[in-house]
Amino acid sequence: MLKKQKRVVAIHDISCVGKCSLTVALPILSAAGAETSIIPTAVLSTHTGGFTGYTYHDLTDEIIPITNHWKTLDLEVDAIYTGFLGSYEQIDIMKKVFDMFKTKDNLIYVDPVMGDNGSLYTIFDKEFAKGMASLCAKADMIIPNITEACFMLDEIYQEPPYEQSYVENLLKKLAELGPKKVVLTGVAFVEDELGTAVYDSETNTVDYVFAKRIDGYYHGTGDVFGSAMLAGLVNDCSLKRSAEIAVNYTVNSIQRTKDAGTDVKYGVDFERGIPAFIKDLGLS
Ligand code: PXL
Repeated sequence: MLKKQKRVVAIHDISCVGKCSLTVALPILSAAGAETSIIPTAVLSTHTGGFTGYTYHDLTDEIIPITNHWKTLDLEVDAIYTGFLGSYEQIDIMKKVFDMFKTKDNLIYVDPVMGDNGSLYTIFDKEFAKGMASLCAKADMIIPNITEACFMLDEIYQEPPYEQSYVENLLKKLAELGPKKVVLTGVAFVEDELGTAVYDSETNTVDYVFAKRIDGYYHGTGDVFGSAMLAGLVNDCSLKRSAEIAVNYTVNSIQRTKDAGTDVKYGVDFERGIPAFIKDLGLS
């Protein structure tokens, strides 16, 4: 018999141009066979990184009415995936949404999207990082990059390459916030590689997955990676295998974008990698 389809709820903004957040999560999770329900938290004409003059229509007031309606439908939710959140109020609302849909088997998966390369995106400040840390405390799994980890933990940001002890200290402190599993991105031990560290605090195991570093800053890659990682998990891949699939998919998406000479702020070409990605997931 065909296995029951998993339902993921993806809660992110819609940036109409500049692929990131929902315009990345929805196609990737759907391609991976997950029914992807969405809650758009805001509608922007573009994302906020690299564009000026973008529009921002906040949808905070819609979130609880949407989830209240869902409650009347007895929806089964296998994973909730939150990303970019625009305000403290949205953080508080996410906590309520988790309480509404948490079961003993489902996965609360939080990407505390706030910054990169040692700085926060211009719309966030240090206080906001504390709010994100309190949301991470309610998650089963979180996927910060090193910058976000440092701001949430009040640790000093270092430039790569890293000592293993620096990375593993961050992993353990992130798990102490509450989530049992931590996926840390932007990890490198040597100059020409980049990858991720995955930590399972219950088995106390750390695994690393690296690829060759491609120079340049490609927007939306955190969302491609986070969505691909969750696609692996909902297809019952291990944490390490999911990270391998996600690293591979993200790096290939960056490479295609570089080869085509596309302006990096428009996001990466993840679309043309979908056939290889679903093969990696064992789905075709
Ligand atoms: O990719 C993360 C992201 C998502 N959504 C919006 C953003 C960003 C990063 O800048 O601006 C609106």
